[in-house]
Amino acid sequence: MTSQIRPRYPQRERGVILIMALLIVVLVTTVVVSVSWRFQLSMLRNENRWHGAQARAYMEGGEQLVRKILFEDRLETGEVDHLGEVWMQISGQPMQTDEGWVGGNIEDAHSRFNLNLLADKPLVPGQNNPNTNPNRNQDPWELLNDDQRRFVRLLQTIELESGPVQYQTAMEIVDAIRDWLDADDQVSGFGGAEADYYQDQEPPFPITNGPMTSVSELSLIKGMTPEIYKQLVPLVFALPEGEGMNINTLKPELLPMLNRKSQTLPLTPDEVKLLEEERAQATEGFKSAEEFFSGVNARTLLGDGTEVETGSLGVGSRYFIFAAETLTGEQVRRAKTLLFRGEINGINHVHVVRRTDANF
Ligand SMILES: [Ca+2]
Ligand SMILES: [Ca+2]
Repeated sequence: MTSQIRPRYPQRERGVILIMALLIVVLVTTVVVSVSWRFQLSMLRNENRWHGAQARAYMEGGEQLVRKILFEDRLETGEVDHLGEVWMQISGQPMQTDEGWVGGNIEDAHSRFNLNLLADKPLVPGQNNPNTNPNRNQDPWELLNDDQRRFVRLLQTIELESGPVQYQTAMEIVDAIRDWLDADDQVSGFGGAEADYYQDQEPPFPITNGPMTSVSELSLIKGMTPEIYKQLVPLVFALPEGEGMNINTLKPELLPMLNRKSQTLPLTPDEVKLLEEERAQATEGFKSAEEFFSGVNARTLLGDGTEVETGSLGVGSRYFIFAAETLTGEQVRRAKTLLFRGEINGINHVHVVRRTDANF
């Protein structure tokens, strides 16, 4: 007699057990994957945090070194700053580190146009201020000061898709900047704009009516387009009022704005070349702005007597931009520091004014 062995579980129950077993496998796998993913994420975060801290340490180290070099420079070479100095030579030379490299660029902030020089008020007490001249019958050009005229010329060097910025547009932008900086609500010239204009914008925003603290304010000003702004950003800076430009370090792109008082147009590329040649001959930098203006080419191009515009040009620098870069791990990190060098309570030193990873 044959006896049939009956299975322990009926067919249906076996199916359920199989599904449960599969579910357990799926569940365990999910838990394992999730734990492993969290572990990896946490590792990545820690690694990132560690590299971030390491990068910060390198960049702060670089900043300390730059402060020291700028301090020594003042002791050794005095008040004159030029592009042949040590701070300029070490610029852009990266150093090896255990995790990659660290380097950066040192730039003289006085090599750019200080936007706060466009204010109407006399910046130096006693300085002649053409803006307050009571004779309003004068040409708008004559009512501007040295720096405002320079900026009108500079704007005309900007090439847009439709051609260079026109004189009238440049004048209007300068009017609007004057209003942005002045404390009053009186609209300047033909292109000026005060609070009313900015309140009507979408979205509305308040006018500063005081010195700019960042170049980004320029992008908000009436008449400024993204195309013009983009080209101006590397050439301008917002330094405190009264901080002029250094003729020894002035960016070549700014040279065309130096012209005779009566000239509304920028210098031509050929004329700029003549100034560049004269500047290159002064290998130790000009010892004074007068020395620059008395050069043969400069005198021929820029005139003398009442025609020459000497305002806000000097040969020494107080503010520097250190743009640090470091490679740690797989990422290049960047940060910028604005440094001030000068006397505080009779003692010379270099200190950090601001740090940013965007534009100042
Ligand atoms: Ca105003
Ligand atoms: Ca005004």
